[in-house]
Amino acid sequence: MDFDLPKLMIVDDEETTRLILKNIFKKDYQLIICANGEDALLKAKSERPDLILLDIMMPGIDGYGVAQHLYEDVATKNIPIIFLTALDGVNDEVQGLKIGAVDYVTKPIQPEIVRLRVGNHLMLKRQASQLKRQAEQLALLADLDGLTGIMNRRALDRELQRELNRAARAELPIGLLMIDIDYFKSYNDTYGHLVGDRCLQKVAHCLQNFLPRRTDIIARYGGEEFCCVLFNTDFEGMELIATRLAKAVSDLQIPHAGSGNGEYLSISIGGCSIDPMSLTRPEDIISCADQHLYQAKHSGRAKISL
Ligand code: GH3
Ligand code: MG
Ligand code: MG
Ligand code: MG
Repeated sequence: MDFDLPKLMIVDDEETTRLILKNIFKKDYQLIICANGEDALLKAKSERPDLILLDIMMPGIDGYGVAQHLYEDVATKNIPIIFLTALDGVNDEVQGLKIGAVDYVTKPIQPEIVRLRVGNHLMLKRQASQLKRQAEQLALLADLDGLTGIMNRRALDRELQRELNRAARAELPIGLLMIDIDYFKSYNDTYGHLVGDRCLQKVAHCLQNFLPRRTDIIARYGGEEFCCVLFNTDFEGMELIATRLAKAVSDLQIPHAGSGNGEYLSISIGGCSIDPMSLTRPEDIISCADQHLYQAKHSGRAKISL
């Protein structure tokens, strides 16, 4: 059996119909063939077909009943159903479509029509899932900074609020660091903006790779400023991370003639630690870290103030 072919389930109590349908579809589909509704319900759940061709009049549970059960089950509710039936009354068709079937085809079977309808619905389904994937990819991209590929300010605002809520619920501490590259204007003036851009990328990746935990957040806050959120981290933990981040960046040994030490690029860090019981708003914790960053700058740069 070719496992790349779409899976089509055929449900009909008449053997002749099953045979006709099998001959129409066997070349282009993996077929799951059922002779009654009960078997169809079991196999739909275990085999997850891409589409079901469903007879209505069957002994035991009829096609309407099968469809209803499938739509009520999260495991099968997204499988499109096409009714294929001898019931050609308007009311029957209305009922079938109301239940949620994507199509309603009447017997006697016109092979070409049935083949095309099945093909068209599967194409629509493929297009819909492609659109969904693209939307998910776009949503991911919308959270990233274009230059460095790390989280952007917009996503940070959202995630910080989420982390603060989580910390308050779980009564866990949070640390936030504002990180700013020292004398970066002079870096651009000396080496040019393109080299400046590459430098920002290097620093961003260094900060990101360095953070030990999956729950830690590093974002580009703007220009040459980064923000780091440390979940479940107390003051001492935050101090340790800040010291290590500053060292990691200076260990990059990015030449910077116009820096304070006249040698390598450095960063300044301002931090703010909140305990779980203080209900701090995102803007308060950021402004607290900002004030510390200002102090770090004014005490000579390449410094940490917490
Ligand atoms: P300080 O030590 O006080 O932080 O001084 P500074 O020069 O780093 O700070 P200032 O705020 O005066 O300058 C920030 C510079 O960062 C100015 C701007 O040209 C540069 N910058 C901001 N965004 C980018 C960017 O995307 N690419 C490049 N190449 N430079 C940027
Ligand atoms: Mg029947
Ligand atoms: Mg700055
Ligand atoms: Mg700066």
